[in-house]
Amino acid sequence: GDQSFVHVALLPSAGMGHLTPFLRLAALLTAHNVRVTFITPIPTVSLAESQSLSQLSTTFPQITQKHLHLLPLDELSANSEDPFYYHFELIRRSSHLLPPLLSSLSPPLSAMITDMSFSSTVIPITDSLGLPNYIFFTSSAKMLTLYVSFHTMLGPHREIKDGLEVSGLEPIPKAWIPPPLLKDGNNLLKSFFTENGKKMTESTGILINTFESIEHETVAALNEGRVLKGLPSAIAFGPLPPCNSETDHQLAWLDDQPTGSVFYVSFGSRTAMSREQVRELGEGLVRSGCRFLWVVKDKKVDMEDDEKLTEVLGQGLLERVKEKGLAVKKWLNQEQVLRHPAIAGFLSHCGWNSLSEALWNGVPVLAWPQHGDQKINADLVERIGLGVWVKSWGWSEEEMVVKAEDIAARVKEIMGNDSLRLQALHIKEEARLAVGDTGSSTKRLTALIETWKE
Ligand code: BUP
Repeated sequence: GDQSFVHVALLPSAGMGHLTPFLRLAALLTAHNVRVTFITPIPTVSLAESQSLSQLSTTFPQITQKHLHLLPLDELSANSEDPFYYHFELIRRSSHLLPPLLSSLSPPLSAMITDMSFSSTVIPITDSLGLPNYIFFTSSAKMLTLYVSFHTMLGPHREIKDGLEVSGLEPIPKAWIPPPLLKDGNNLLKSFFTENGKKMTESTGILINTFESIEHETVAALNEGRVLKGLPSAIAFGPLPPCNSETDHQLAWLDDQPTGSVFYVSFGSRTAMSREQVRELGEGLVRSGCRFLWVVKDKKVDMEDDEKLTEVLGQGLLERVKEKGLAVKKWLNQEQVLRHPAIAGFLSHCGWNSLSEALWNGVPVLAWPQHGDQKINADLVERIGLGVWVKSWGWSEEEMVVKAEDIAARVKEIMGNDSLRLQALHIKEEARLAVGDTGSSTKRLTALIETWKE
């Protein structure tokens, strides 16, 4: 068939952790001559999201953007729970706008690719339109095993007794399960998990931003029905290459630092640490004696994040930070940071995109998971040899404070560890092979596109 007839619609979810991989997927499909319609729920939660979307239209004018206009909900407040989960709910309740939008697209769609947080909402819609629906799972395959199994793990009071055991896989201990899922009764995250995880069996396929050499066994277990019976195929087609071409001019400081000398610190777009922990971390970075680039964040949503660095760190600490480091309280192009030759280590919350950017660039990771899927991902970091996870450092919910000396010692350890650096470079090679012309991920993706032509 003619390639130009393959047309897919993409529906991302709220937050940069969900939007970024969808943007990369849109770019990749476009490079494979697939026509892409990008459905954009607006308004977005963060400024970073709206900026990335406007950059998409500049860089890829051939990708059509369609807005899904969200209406605020009276009975649910954005402040009552996580603003991002609230937004998931808004998108869910606006789903009646989807059928007319999808059927108006021309040429007609071959398939729809939906974020995992909307499988239960969108699958009935695409079913009624006779459209194949692929769910894009934006975290690790290991996390997917929990996602699809979660509904089977709940007791009569919707409580969880144990971790997850899958034959042939390392178990997921209860302590690594996202804390809101362990609470009795209901909360937004828990009902999203239950409903959407359950519905995954009805999707046409599950796309995962991972690759064979790091998660082979997990992908095999998913595809052999050992995790949950009746799942469609799990397609490991990652890691998605970065697609962002703009240069971040805020990174001039990095250009002046020696090769392999700078430690980068960021906890993603949605973690806000306590002021006390932020300062202890700053002390630790200073005491490590290393150069460092530190993205400071003390609010969940960037639009609220306007407190000055001096207020957050205090004048004294800020002065000492400046001796060898750079602290910023704004959005940096992280992929570009990690690609920079000056960078040699990364203290990360282990959001899946951050990890995929770290391994794409061969940067060793000091893992400090804060919530959600991050402990499960941190375990993977250790298993594949990309980095070190200090398991005693708690979730951000636990409000324990990790001390400066402890942080300083770990930073020094990571920055001076040659075997870790070599292993990280090895993973980088494998990542690039997987998405190269003859790589396992490329094969899967081209085979998938072929099925859309039928
Ligand atoms: Br902060 C920050 N610049 O300053 P994750 C983040 N990012 O480019 P999250 C920047 O946002 P979830 C910044 O490179 C990554 O692509 C970063 O995604 C980028 O974590 C993305 O790492 C963040 O998956 O989301 O945002 O906490 O909780 O969904 O994992």
